[in-house]
Amino acid sequence: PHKINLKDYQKPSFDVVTVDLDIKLFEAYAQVDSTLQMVRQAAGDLVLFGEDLELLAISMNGDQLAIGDYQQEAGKLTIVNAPDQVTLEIQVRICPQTNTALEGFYMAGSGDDTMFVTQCEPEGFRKITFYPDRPDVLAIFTTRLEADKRYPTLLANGNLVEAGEVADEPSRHYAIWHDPTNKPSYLFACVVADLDVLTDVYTTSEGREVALELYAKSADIDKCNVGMQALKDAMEWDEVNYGRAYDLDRYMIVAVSQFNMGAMENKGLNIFNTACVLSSPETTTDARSFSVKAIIAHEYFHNWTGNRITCRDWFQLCLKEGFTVYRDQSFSADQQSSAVQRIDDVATLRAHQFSEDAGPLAHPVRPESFVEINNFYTTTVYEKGAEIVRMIANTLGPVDFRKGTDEYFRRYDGQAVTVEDFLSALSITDDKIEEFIDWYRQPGTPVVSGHQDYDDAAQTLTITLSQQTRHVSGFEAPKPLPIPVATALFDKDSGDIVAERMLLLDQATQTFVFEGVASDPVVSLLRDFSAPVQLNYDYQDEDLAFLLKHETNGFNRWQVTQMLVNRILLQGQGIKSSPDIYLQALAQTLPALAADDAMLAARLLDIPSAQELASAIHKDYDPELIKAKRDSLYQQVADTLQDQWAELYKKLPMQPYDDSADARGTRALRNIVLDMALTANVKGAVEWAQQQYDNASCMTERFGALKAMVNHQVANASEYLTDFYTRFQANDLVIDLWFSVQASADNVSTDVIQALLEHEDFDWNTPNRVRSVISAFSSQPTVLWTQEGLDIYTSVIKKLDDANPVLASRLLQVLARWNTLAEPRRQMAHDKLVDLQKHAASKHVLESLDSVLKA
Ligand code: B3K
Ligand code: ZN
Repeated sequence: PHKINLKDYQKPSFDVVTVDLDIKLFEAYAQVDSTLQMVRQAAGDLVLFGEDLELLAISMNGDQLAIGDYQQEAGKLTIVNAPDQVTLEIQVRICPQTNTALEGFYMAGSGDDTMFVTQCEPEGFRKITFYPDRPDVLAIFTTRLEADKRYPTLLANGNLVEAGEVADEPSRHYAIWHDPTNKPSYLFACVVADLDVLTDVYTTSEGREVALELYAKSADIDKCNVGMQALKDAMEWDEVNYGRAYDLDRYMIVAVSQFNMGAMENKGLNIFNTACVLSSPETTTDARSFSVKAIIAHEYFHNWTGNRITCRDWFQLCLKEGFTVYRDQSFSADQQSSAVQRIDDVATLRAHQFSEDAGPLAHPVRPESFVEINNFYTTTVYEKGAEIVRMIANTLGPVDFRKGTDEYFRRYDGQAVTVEDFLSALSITDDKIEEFIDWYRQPGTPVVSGHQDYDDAAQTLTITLSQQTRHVSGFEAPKPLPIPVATALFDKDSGDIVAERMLLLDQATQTFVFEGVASDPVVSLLRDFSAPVQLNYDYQDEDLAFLLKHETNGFNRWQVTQMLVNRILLQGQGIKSSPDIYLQALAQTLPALAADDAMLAARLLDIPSAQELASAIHKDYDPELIKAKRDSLYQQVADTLQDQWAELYKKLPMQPYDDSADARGTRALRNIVLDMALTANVKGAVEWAQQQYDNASCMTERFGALKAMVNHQVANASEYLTDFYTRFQANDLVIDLWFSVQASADNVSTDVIQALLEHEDFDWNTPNRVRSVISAFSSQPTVLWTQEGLDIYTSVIKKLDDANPVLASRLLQVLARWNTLAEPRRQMAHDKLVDLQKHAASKHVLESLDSVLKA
């Protein structure tokens, strides 16, 4: 396998000034004619990339090139001794109809119901034509699309220049699009389809009238309003918060049912997974709908952070992703309680990123080498990348952070840049910011440990903190990172805050002294999760219970519940705790909080998932034992509070649907209370569930009830499953829910999984459907880590390895922590992975397997 290294970066020898594309779609193939105007900018060969292309003709400056005039090997076409000014004309044939990898130009759907879309990031454009397909080559694109009139919708980036019938071919038409902005090929997009459109207009702060268009199948167009509103909100938010307005006259979003990830920020023409753009109260849960808004905002924000300023090379992926995730998290925090937003973001980070950083796939936020860049669209690059930007923003404060981002946009607009460039712009008011570069270079999650010493006579409190990061093999020995630790001291008697400070831990060990402290306080650390680290502070359970009561920071109230739960469940891993203090603190807190902030109350009842707990275990992990402990704690919570559930459930009545944060909080808490009541066998709870299902005003209520009935195996759960299926049969995204609620059910058997995979609605070509079964069941470690579970899981990877390697490799990464299992599971998992290695062929899966097996 060919490894690519950051340190080998070289500027391209040729720049592309303009590209003219002519894409003609026929019944069984497409023909792509391109004309590239290129100018030399450095010594060296002219290199084009191309994969899965049938080269029909190529000419340079008017002369046909013959074999021998160029070399072709391993996805590259090289012309040596090219003159300084080059016009290349290239003709290729491609086959979108059989492209199951969902990269390049591909067909989605089947039978009479098909459409054609592109996915070019990171290296899909080379599957459309030969091109210097790298992010630091920016060009002006003009695209002509031609197809049968059966596909009335012909879209590409930029502005529509011309459209009409093809001469002498009355069944065919064409459209010509011109994008006036210079862009890398990964932002190219086109669509050939039969879609309806929802339109709107947004006038930017600069006075530009932008036509907003959201394209979807006619049956789905009624589910586009949430997305449209989110788009307008995001456009305004970026003007207010970053001074960034939109720069084209049109902004298009297209919904497609077969898509490898969430969405793609192509210039002026976003392409979205239907699951990430369609939303309606009847068919979409609140959680999903909220993430639709966040993803719409994320892709929109890329227009500045990613498109106008792009990445020099793919090692810099976090430059656009980390910053853009930070921006979408901030946007979302403005749409709901910021504590709940932070809780959800941190929960995701802990469950997935911490686990990645602790295992064999650990890599720096800016990786230094890769075989297949698709394998590096990871939670480390995205979410840890966002945490770094957040630490910088908090260190600078809002005014200086804004000065820094303004400077970044001013300096680098229109360029392809690096993480160093980003830091240099952000450090114009404070050069210490450049020190954050080590966060981008060093893998592993730092562990911050600490304790406090109180001196009664001197009235001082000394907090000692130290940091340690595991040494990941293949990297330099870790060094101390700058870690901002937001700290507050609470007076034990009054419960009031007596001091608040941001401590900057940037050495291995450091002490911080607080003067004038009248008595030994309870210290709250890492408020709002001020750094992506693990915290081991010398707490007593009583301190944590105290903080649950007195912390004013909603995020930290949740954080102490999680610390308590972890101390209880991970006993034997070093810490010992009994559940009493936790249960008592919950019982005292819940009633008032439920009335005050239902969403936060719902989060306080969180017990980390089995998966998340597993991520904290580094050796001899026994899935059955952890599940038993987790279930038993859940049962204890349910039993301890059993007298409260009925009252709480009554206080959270079902009301006509409303999308306010309060209404969403009520629904979230009601679903948890329902599940708790079923767990505690509260009298009547089964009827509550049935009534909630039957009288639901929206999907959150209906699905919450269904899920609870399925998980608790109530008597007629299967009738409700059938009803759900019949009711929503026509809606693929809801049927995905139907698959996933069964596949992720507590105690699901591998027979059920197998039956779901053989169901007539199961579809290997639709990643959403594959994930609705496979990702859902892998969330149950007791099922996944068995002979049968692993057989199913690895056979799915084998099956997808050839058809859709991006998806296959992503699914494989879930098995990364096999090495932490207790025997005999560990050996069994190892053997299955070795067996998979014998069958796998794609470089995507092979690279991931190689790392995973190195564990
Ligand atoms: N930039 C795309 C991700 C492309 C992933 C390719 N495997 C979506 C996003 O992060 O906004
Ligand atoms: Zn992104």
